Amino acid sequence: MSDSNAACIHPSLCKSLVSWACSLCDLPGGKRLSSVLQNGFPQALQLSPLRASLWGELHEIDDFRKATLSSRRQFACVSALEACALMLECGVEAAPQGLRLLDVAEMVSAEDDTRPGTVFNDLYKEIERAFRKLELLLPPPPPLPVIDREGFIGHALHAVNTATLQGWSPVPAANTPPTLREFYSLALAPSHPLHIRGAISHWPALADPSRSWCNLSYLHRVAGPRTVPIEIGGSYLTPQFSVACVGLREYIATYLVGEGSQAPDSTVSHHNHHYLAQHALFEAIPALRADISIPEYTAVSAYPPNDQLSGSGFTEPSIKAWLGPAATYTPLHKDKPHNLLAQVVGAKKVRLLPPNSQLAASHAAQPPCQNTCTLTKEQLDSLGQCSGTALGMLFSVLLPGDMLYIPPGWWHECESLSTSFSVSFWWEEEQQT
Ligand SMILES: O=C(O)CCC(=O)C(=O)O
Repeated sequence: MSDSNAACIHPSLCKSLVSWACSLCDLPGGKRLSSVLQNGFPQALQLSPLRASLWGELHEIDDFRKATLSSRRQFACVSALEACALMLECGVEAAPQGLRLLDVAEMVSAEDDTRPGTVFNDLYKEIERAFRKLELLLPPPPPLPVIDREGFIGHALHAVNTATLQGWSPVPAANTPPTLREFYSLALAPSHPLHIRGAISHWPALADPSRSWCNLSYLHRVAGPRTVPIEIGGSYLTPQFSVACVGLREYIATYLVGEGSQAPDSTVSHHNHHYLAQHALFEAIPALRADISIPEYTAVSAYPPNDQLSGSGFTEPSIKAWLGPAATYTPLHKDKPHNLLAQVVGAKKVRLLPPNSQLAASHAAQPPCQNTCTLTKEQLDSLGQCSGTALGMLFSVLLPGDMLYIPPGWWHECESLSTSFSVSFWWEEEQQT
């Protein structure tokens, strides 16, 4: 390895990784980890078969993110060790593989509070630095299309099959963003959905042409080297559902530009979708996080003390990305937190039912998925046509710049009408004493 190709991994980082690994050796199955640690810092060649075998164990269920904590912890740690070993052994050329290993480890262990976050982040920084060094040596990628806003949205709106909205009433809409006080009285206090037009038009992701998320070359450049979880199959309730780890570049090329971006014009299209859904993308990619901002409405407490509208009674919002081609679909379900769903690229149709909906409750899936309703899109279409108004069915079509407030407990179903990129902000009130 020449000096210019050397990767800079600080020895203290290797030490911290080994002590993290040692702390996991007593977990069920941890003997395999202790055996690779016997001779000090292990080599990538020793770690790769162990990682593969732990990966196999995680995939004994459809969604690896729900596997046991102990196997997820060990997998994350072995992957981080392997990424570090590869960088030490191969230099900057190993950076793409190192990033991939860390991204997958991050997805698998995201909810694990015991993961030593700083070790993980420091390793990310070292590998990303090496990656950028490597990129300078490579030819620039060919330009990708810019999603043309006007024509594109017109096309998407054309795709709203109005028959699917017969009987559904529009969610009340504010044509300009309400003040915090108005938001409180129109939406938060009555716990009613509100469609806010133009609420996020000022975000750099929409307003700054050099950072526009419509520009696939921009997304490719900023986020392309990263690996993300892609949900395959229409609903997590179906046996066909699975989650794959895919490079964002590959996902953009196949599903946003290539063949996969053409939604088949059939009622079953959503059963075969590939959706980057509900992913904490912005924690992994600070450049994308800088293109958005947390809406002020998330700071309005539902229990305003002494008539003060903003206060401390709320949690930091959890920010999730939803990116996919036309026809990506999220089945009717309800969540506990407040939600602001912001539409950055393309159009999305959202249909809602109130929390007390007998219809949705009587079709709730079996535990642990009881917050999801088994009614299909087609069943909801025909129920709307027969008795939508009586059942309190509401809908919104979100366009770029719009945001939809979905109060806790409201059932909601989402369908992308075009290539779509949305961001959700979930937040909860802190318990009142
Ligand atoms: O956009 C989607 O597909 C689903 C969004 C959603 O369900 C949510 O934000 O809770």
